[in-house]
Amino acid sequence: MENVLEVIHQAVMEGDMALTQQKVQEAIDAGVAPDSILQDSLITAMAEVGRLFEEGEYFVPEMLIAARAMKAGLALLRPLLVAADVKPAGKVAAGTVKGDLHDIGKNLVCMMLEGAGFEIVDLGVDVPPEKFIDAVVNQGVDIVAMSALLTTTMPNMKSTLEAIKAAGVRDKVKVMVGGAPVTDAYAREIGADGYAPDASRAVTLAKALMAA
Ligand code: B1M
Repeated sequence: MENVLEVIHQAVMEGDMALTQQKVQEAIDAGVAPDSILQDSLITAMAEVGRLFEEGEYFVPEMLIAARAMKAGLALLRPLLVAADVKPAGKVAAGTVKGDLHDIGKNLVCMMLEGAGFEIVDLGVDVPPEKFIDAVVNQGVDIVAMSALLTTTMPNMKSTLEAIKAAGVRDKVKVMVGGAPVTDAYAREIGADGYAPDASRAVTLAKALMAA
């Protein structure tokens, strides 16, 4: 069965959605533990995709099609993982801040996090502070992940953080930020817990925040 996991790993890396689904189903039917299929093929593949992206060998399109293949495999596994009570690496509420409709980068971050074993609450775009707060209070998320692509909407990261503080739940959640105009210095200035420049490093950051 080691071989089928290797085939899934390769299929995800090549963005072959049909083969990924077929082989994940084959592994399930052969009795491979769902957690092993997740950890030893889907997650390893997405980690490798992240590494290749950081090294400049993969670009956004390759990452997107790999993530799509991973999601197709994960869709087959998800009910089995829930039934087996496999705990996610952490729960993340992700959204593009109020006034901002750009979601391609945010979706990529969500897909990479999902590929690393995180549970995602995707709040969408144009997300007001109250929706982030609601996810912290009522959905028990570990991390709030905010994206902004416009210099005019970046300040809404600050106001969302202030609203989270005012709601008295800042200590319940880690906050990470990213998006083309966002910088590490800005993240520190507004009191976020971390900044990632791309989807691959968003995974590294989320793991570090969970470990902290
Ligand atoms: Co808009 N847009 N746009 N746009 N758009 C930009 C961002 C812009 C730089 C174009 C330009 O002028 N050169 C400019 C912003 C200028 C500025 O503020 N400095 C701009 C503008 C001005 C606008 C409008 C105001 C245009 C207008 O109407 N006059 C308008 C605003 C609408 C609104 O949001 N209210 C607008 C609209 C749009 C479209 C709707 C047409 C479309 C969005 C479609 C969609 O997202 N569904 C669009 C697009 C596509 C772009 C560009 C061309 C591409 C953005 C993108 O998807 N990049 C963009 C120019 C550009 O970047 N070349 C532009 C690919 C994506 C994978 O990268 O989103 O950076 P990115 O995400 C990366 C990282 O940033 C990081 O990881 C991702 C993957 O590695 N990352 C995170 C992102 N979020 C993260 C969160 C994290 C961690 C990492 O942790 C939480």
